Amino acid sequence: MKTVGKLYMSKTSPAVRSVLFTVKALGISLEYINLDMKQGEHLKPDFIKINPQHTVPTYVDDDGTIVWDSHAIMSFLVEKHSNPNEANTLYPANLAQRAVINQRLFFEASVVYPTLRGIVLPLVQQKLKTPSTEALQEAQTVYDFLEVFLADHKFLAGQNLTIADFSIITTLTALDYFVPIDEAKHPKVAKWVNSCKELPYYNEANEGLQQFKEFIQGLTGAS
Ligand SMILES: N[C@@H](CCC(=O)N[C@@H](CS)C(=O)NCC(=O)O)C(=O)O
Repeated sequence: MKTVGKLYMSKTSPAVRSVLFTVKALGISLEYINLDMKQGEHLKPDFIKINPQHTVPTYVDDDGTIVWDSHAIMSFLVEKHSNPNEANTLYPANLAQRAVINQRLFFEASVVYPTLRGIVLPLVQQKLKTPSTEALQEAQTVYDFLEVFLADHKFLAGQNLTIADFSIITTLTALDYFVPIDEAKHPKVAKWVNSCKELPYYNEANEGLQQFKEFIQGLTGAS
């Protein structure tokens, strides 16, 4: 299949994996450029020229457009590659539906991802062997919010799967590694995670979760 752009990535990153879900759902093909973050490849001048913020995922479209931040990349890809003959359910044009999806995307960026970072960064930077109780407690707050978001429907922004699900499932499955989701306490979250796991491309798109876990095990010495 002809590729439509290049994705600078590392599969350990939940944000990268969210883009991979979107790519699989759209049935498009990208050229993948792996950056070895441990070796600081994302800090090299050639990459900084493309993305001065030096984050993955970063996308360079064949039309020359450069986009970074997983949320922006996902919406760009869906807008550009949705089949014009089919309803675009992954990121619908309807203003009200899109507002709910955007809220979930910003929730990921401003609450869920920072919660994961608050657990992981002290392990990396301060060489802690276990995350703090306070940082872990934040995960419960995320689960509490998601339980409410999922009160009336199967997916995070309604009855249909959207890029909001792709955005949050990758970060949440990483959080679940540190703070397992308790089905008794958060039944709707647990059910939604299972619905995402049933997607035919789940294993392929989220395979980097295993690498993420091994990276953490390497830091903490735990299994
Ligand atoms: N909100 C961003 C987060 C991107 C991000 O922080 N990626 C991390 C890896 S998970 C990264 O590239 N860190 C390297 C750096 O900041 O230098 C997104 O959704 O793309």
